[in-house]
Amino acid sequence: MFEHIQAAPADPILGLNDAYKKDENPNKINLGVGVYKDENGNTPILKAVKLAEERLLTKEQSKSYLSIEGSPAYCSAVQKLLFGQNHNIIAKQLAKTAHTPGGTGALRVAAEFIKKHLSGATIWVSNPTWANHQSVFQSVGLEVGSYSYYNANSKSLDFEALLASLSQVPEGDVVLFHGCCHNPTGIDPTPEQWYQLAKLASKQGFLPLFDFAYQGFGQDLTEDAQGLRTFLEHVPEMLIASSFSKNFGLYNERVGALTIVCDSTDQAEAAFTQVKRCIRTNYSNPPSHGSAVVSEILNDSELYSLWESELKDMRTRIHEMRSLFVNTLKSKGVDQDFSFISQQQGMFSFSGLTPDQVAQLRRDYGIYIVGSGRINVAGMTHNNMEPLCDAIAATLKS
Ligand code: PLP
Ligand code: TYF
Repeated sequence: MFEHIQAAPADPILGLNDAYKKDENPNKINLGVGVYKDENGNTPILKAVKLAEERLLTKEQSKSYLSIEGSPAYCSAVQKLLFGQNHNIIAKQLAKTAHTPGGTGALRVAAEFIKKHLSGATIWVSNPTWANHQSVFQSVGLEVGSYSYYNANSKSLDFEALLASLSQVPEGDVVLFHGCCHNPTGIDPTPEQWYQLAKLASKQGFLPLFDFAYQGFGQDLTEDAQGLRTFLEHVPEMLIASSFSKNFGLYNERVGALTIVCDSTDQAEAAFTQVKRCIRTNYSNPPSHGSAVVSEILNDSELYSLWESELKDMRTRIHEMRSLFVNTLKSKGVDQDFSFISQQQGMFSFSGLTPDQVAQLRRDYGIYIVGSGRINVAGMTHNNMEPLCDAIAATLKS
């Protein structure tokens, strides 16, 4: 029965992580998978999370199923984080939120919802984008198109080309935007550019789908939501896929959310019944623990402040590593200009290293970088910076 089945290719990022784990080089460095690491190279559990878990241990009364959309306290906290406490959308109940298993779960539910209810819609993703986007959308049979985003020569956003691409997107199609900290380039539109994109969305009549996996990793929780909030001043409808894997460090608890924003409360209620139907026929209802932790933190002022400061520490460390990386490369006599890396935000940057250089760094030094040249800056520490930059300098000269 199964003899004709061929092995599937490994996920380009998660597969790299497996290879890193097997590597016996004691000096190996992992700049591959997008997981935050602290100064000691560990992915810690946040203090706010541990405290919330302690409370939950005594408070939790039952392990009975959650409802299809998850707990109301969680869903309402997610909306406040997305839109801001007093947003019109919350007051007028124009949005509905479902807890999904991670951001990936949210994207997959969104994909099914789009396929079933936005007949014939193509979904447009940036070139480049997160490696899994295309597969998630194609797996439900959606057509996936790509729009211009990155200029490899100037290592910056090609905004003219971006506008030109999106001006071709017809009414009724869906366009995916990275809410902040674009994966893999680390380059986001400026506030003025978000404004222009929002105006374009309104003119063209395409539906924005915001993939929001790094809120708080760029500037701060509010600034990072500016793109999404600017859009909502110009368009009445939106889908948002949230992930709390990174900003709460809850990777393996699978906490995310899908939010649908509609033109009226009635439309939101009706559309949400169809979102719930997609969930029911998929995983039925979400796992509880991670969302209980997030909701405990977001709904308690003391834990919220602690979380915000821990998030700030993660963000600040990454910004520091960006500057240190640029300066250390310079101190090693590297001629190429890497200063763009200190202007980008979030975990990732496109380093400009070629596939050959990436392969050489792995073979000769045990340094793991995604084949596209994407580096996870959060994998850098004061300890590994010197050997890392020595290896890159040597590779660039060879
Ligand atoms: N979207 C982007 C842009 C990501 O980088 C990630 C990374 O994990 C996800 C979605 C998926 O998030 P999760 O791990 O919560 O499924
Ligand atoms: O881009 C990354 O590295 C993270 C983690 O299939 C990730 O978003 C990578 C690949 C994948 C799931 C998560």
